[in-house]
Amino acid sequence: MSGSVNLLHLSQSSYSTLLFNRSKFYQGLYALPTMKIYAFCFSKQMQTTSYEVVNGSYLETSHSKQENKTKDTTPVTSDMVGAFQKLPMVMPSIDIYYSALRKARRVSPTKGIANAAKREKNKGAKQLDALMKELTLPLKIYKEKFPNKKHLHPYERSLVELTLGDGNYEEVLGKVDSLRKKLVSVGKEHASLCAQSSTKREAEERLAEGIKRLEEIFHSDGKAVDELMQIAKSLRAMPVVDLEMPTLCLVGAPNVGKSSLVRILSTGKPEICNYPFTTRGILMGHITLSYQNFQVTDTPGILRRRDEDRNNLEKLTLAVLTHLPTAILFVHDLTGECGTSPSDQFLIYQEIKERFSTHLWIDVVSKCDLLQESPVFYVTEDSEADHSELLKYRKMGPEGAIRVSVKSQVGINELKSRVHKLLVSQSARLNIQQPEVRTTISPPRKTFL
Ligand SMILES: Nc1nc2c(ncn2[C@@H]2O[C@H](COP(=O)(O)OP(=O)(O)O)[C@@H](O)[C@H]2O)c(=O)[nH]1
Ligand SMILES: [Mg+2]
Repeated sequence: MSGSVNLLHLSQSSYSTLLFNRSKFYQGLYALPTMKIYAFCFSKQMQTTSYEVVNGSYLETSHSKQENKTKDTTPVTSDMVGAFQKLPMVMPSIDIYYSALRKARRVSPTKGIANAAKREKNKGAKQLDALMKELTLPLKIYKEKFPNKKHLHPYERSLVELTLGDGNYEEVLGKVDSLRKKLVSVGKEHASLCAQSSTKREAEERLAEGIKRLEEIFHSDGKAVDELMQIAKSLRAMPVVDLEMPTLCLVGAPNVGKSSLVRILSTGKPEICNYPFTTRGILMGHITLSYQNFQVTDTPGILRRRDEDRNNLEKLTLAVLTHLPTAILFVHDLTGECGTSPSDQFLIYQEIKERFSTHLWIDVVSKCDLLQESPVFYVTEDSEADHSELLKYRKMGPEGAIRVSVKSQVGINELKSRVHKLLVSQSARLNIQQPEVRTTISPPRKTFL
């Protein structure tokens, strides 16, 4: 799948060419996962630095005083999606370090200090203070701008868990914040020590020691920043969903013909949405009817098994159905071609139907060009054990199911007309007025249903 990101297997790149002359730092830090080089932008706040080393004594700045006052004002749980698109760009840790060091080195002593020792200790304390601030400011921004997982829309929360694994997002954010706190404390301590030096030489040594110590900390713990950068990239790549747009979600076992139907129901060419944890993309199509836009989306197949055994693809299907307002088009393949026996499909169907009983629903029996007179039995199935409901299912699918074939086009017009009605009902349910201009994954396309 193109565009996929695996946090553990990051691809190699020419990044190392940038790291020329940074060997010491590089060797330790970039024994970490190698990574692609990403464009990054940095907000203006990155440049702001205030110094308050007055007459050689180190004072806490207003910025660090404010730090403790920052309160989390995010609402408890968001009813909006789109949080991933607002994540800040994260700089590679090595760039943060060298940019901070460069800026700190440029800091000069306060004007008018005639005594050489006093001038040196003033310069040293200011440079250490600047280094600490330049290192911690981006980390502080990340802490503020990466939302707390529990404040995310439940759908996006599921995606965080599916993409990164349970607890990883919070863990990495926690590590970045611990790094920030450590740098603040060590930076202050060394700036203060430097400010108390009694000779020029001592001040020079304390400055060098302070820089070395901050570098060591960044060197050992900075990988959390690089992990955060990968997390942001991975989440940002997630398809954007529109909660207000009526959506038809195709559900069923693997290979039953869902993607083929999405293609046939979509206006224009459906695009492939790459969720970072899927090996195959998921088709997302659009339908425009009477100036109203609808989405039709494929889901990865569901198998007959317990929830705890489900893979991420199945969990994604369940997350879509649980958290997004969708109508369901359930696809049944009774031909024996798809690899899931009709009796297993029946059980999956019953489970999903029970779980999502309030969803608007259409049943489709697919590939009817291949259907024979007598129902198909898998060798693993016990035909004797069939109860009347299952026997009926094997022949016709659930009651009211439409028989269709993408190959012979049988039933396709009836399906389109049923889908049309269903989406209109879904729209009424969502009780929305279609705005004139709407931001969607892709622009509306011509009507065809
Ligand atoms: N004969 C026949 N084959 C079909 C039909 N619809 C889909 N297929 C085939 O069934 C296989 C699985 O289809 P696909 O749409 O990828 O299923 P999905 O995994 O549920 O998305 C593919 O080889 C399709 O060409 C149909 O109406 N008739
Ligand atoms: Mg498919």
